[in-house]
Amino acid sequence: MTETVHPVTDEWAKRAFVDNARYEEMYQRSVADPDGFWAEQAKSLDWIKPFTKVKNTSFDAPDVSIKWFEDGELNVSANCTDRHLATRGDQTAILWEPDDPLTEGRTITYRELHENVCRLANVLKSHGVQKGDRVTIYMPMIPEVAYAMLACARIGAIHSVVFAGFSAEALAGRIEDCRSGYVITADEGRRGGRTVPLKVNTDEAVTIAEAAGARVNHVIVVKHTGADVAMKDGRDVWYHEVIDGTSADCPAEPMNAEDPLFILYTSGSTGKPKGVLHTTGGYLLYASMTHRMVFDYHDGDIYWCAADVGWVTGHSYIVYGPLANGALSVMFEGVPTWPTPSRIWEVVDKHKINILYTAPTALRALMGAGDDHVTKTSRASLRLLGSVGEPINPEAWEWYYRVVGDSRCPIVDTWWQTETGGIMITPLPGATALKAGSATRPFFGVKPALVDADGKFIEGAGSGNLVITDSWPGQMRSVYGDHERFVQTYFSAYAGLYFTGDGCRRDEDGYYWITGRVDDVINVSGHRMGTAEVESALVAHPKVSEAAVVGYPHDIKGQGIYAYVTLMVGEEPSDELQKELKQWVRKEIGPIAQPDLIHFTPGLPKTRSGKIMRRILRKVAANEFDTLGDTSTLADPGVVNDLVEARKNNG
Ligand code: 6R9
Repeated sequence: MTETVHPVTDEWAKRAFVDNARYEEMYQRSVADPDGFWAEQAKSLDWIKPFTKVKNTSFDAPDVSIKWFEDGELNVSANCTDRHLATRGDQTAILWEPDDPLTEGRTITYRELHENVCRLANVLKSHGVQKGDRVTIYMPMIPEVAYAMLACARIGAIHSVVFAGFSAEALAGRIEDCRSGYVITADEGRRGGRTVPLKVNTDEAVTIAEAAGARVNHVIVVKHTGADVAMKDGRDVWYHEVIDGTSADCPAEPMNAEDPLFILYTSGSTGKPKGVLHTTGGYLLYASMTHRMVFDYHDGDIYWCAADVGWVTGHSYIVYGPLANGALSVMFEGVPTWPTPSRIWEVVDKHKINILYTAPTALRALMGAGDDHVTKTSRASLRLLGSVGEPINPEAWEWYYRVVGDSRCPIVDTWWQTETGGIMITPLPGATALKAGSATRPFFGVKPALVDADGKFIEGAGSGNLVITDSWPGQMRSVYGDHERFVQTYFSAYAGLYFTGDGCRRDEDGYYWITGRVDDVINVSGHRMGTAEVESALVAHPKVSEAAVVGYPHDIKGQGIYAYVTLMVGEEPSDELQKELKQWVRKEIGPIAQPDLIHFTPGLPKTRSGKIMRRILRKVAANEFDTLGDTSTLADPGVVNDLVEARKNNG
């Protein structure tokens, strides 16, 4: 496909906070004088005690240390609620669109949000939650999830939101890892017309976590579907009962800018998810500033980020960024394809959405359903479109641009990670000419670079591994409870540089094109999945001897999960066993981790030192048999032929 460039329109250059001249000027300043630049930007937040220091960071292992505004004090929940009361108390903060389009939605004003947050904060306190305690949030996409996050922030508790699609086992691991003494959940969740047994999963998770030495003191349960669920005396309480009669007066705790705000678990190259730790001041500044400038959010705009709060996108761009900016944030409980593939566009029309932020996997699924589902809706309110989570292929980009946006709306393809806290490489709608499939240029203060395998910088146009050479305020500070792992994971591949794990090309115009992960992380429907995690789930099955998991190209999901499985001696491959193993992984981790293909094989290609050659497994899974590369170091080269034959027969 030839590269088309979509220039910035005059209208956008005029309307936007940042046009191209301003981008150049601000970007230069942000990297030449980070202290001055960020001190000025930080005025957008309400500080309880002003900071005198701005940036104090080092990427040098083993003493990696990242501090921003380290002597300042503020409270995130006060920034997201209290300070808006005088000017926009009656404005909608959260507009909730339920799963079922035939049921009633809800609107929550900033005043109501503030009240609900304060009440829940008082409830948490009365149940013994103190500053620094960890609170696990396992909730559907309902306004109460935002109350819960902000209530934690209000009293200085650290929240750990676990995606409601994760299994009881996965939830247990996350409760246990951060020794979380409290869980906030709901009776059930709803998604695409089905219910998710959140309380049942929570009960099971608490049992598993407590068997491993954790202790859960209290579980707060929101009544959402009204399902009949068991409540354990002395431990479980109903949200509506404890909120009732609780005071809405709860002063916000003054927090140091570097006090932890939240932990969010994410998959890495090893089997165990990492607790990515974000702190207070730098995170909120970065989330709110990127939200304002990337989406060019002006007062009165109707903004919808269609992610789930269980992921970082939901944290930064449904809750913290928009609410800090006093925005109207739409929260959607459902899925894009239910009840019909028109749902997203119907919601756009219903609420007159101006800014829509979604993921390529959703777009590809909707694209496959046919243009009629889109074109029968108006979408006239749309002004700006966003994409996040994985590389967007040029075909999907052009479809989004042409069919969804009627060739009228710029697309911001935003590259970032759980670890980065906010958007890092992205167009700005009033400043950046767009190229389909490119995340374009760095945001303010972000210094990307490309390195080759030896860590040598690649100058000008070229491809390499994407690193960031200096700190930005939204950067993660540590892996919870394991700073060494933080240093090891991100700062040891290339001395003095933050390694993203992504491959990338830079073109002649200095535009960045992310090509995907270069480590053992795969991106399934925009969700990060460590192959090692799926492997350890598989080998935990009594009939499995060995497993190797790789990603392979998948039309809708971007990458699918391909599992090579070797069975225990005496076990025979069968369709039933295939189904059983898929089900097993669902239960161990969650539906998103379920392998798409299971390839039973008597052996895996290994080096003489016993290392599985994943490079070859990836090629075979991708049907790229002609480019298998060097197989001479294999202990038994014959294994590869068998795999290739089996793959061909699998279709
Ligand atoms: C925000 C989020 C991070 C990984 C990241 C990269 C991929 C995200 C992307 C993108 C190409 C984009 N990724 N956005 N790749 N273009 N616009 O998704 O965080 O779940 O931690 O995933 O997702 O591979 O390294 P997270």
